[in-house]
Amino acid sequence: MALERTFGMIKPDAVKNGHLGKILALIEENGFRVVALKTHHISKPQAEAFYEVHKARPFFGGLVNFMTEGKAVLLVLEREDAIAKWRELMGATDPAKAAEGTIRKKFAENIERNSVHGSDSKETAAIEVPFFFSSSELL
Ligand code: FUP
Repeated sequence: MALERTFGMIKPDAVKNGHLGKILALIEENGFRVVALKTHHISKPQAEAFYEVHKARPFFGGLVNFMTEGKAVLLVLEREDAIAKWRELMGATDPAKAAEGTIRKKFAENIERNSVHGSDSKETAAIEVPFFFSSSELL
């Protein structure tokens, strides 16, 4: 299988709670190459655009507040089957339902403050990677 890239994020809860190093270690231990990495304080317009698909949902306002409350770490990750493998390592959206050993099971506070994000398809990755990274950052 060919190498694939996905967009990942370590969200403000995990950065603030000091889990960054442990999450990056899990990423490397699971065979991902970190193609690009930067800290970034997401703005309100960026958060609203990034989660536009959830605009009509009752949790949208809270989600935007959370995503803009502090620095996140933005990632481009590469390995075979990267999109599915990163979502597998993240675990279910709700940490109460996440499998043992997953990042959300270990570190997430609740369904909103759930520590990590990952693109859910090739189409989404193709939008999310350039949303935060320029092509010169991806060489
Ligand atoms: P995921 O792809 O696992 O991040 O999950 P979704 O795309 O379904 O949801 C995106 C984000 O919306 C979640 F990471 C957290 C937030 N969310 C809530 O806050 N409450 C919900 O009931 C569902 C999602």
